[in-house]
Amino acid sequence: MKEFRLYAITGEQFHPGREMLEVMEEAMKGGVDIVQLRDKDSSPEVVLSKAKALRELTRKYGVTFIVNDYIDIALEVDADGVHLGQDDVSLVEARRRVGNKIIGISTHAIEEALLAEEQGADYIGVGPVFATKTKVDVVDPVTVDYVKQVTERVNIPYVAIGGIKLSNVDEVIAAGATRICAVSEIVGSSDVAGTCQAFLRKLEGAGQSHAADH
Ligand code: TZP
Ligand code: MG
Repeated sequence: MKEFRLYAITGEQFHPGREMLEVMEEAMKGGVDIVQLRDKDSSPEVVLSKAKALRELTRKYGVTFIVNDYIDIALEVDADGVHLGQDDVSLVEARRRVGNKIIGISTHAIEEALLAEEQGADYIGVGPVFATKTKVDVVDPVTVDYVKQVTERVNIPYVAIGGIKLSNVDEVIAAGATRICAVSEIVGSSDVAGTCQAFLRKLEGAGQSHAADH
């Protein structure tokens, strides 16, 4: 998959009164490399219509587009890939269905990360690093210790996620992360593009101090 640093996920509850497409377009103007449609509340028909619109917009900006949970919808709108959790369809079955599209897998422990790598995930999510209210069925924070473990032991790209803010991202970068994902901090911001740019500035040079430790 294309190299990436900043990954934004939709979270419509964080921008009441603003359109999802408008907020995500601002994030793309601010420099996000990947956008994920994550909608646990709407009907599949509504998710499909949002996916079509977001596919069009991400294409215009040259941004990678991932659909959470719905493999059929990802295929129907020609998304670049899907993101799946530990309780979704297996990675082996997902690979059979999406061919060479991107598959991202959420992981919360090193065993899950190593298994996802072995089974051919294109990237993994590592989190929730910090406490978050964005995900309802969320597991306890994995802390930056898990980020460190993944940095040392996993060779596919990983993205740190969960409670990441401009105010704490330095700790995540210090643990070795070079790619981060945020929902509320980005889409709930009064300056979405500015927040993305600020994250990207913090990510510049990420990985270098860690590499120097080895
Ligand atoms: N997966 C692990 S934590 C999380 C997801 C989707 C939610 C992250 O949201 P926020 O608002 O950046 O804490
Ligand atoms: Mg899922």
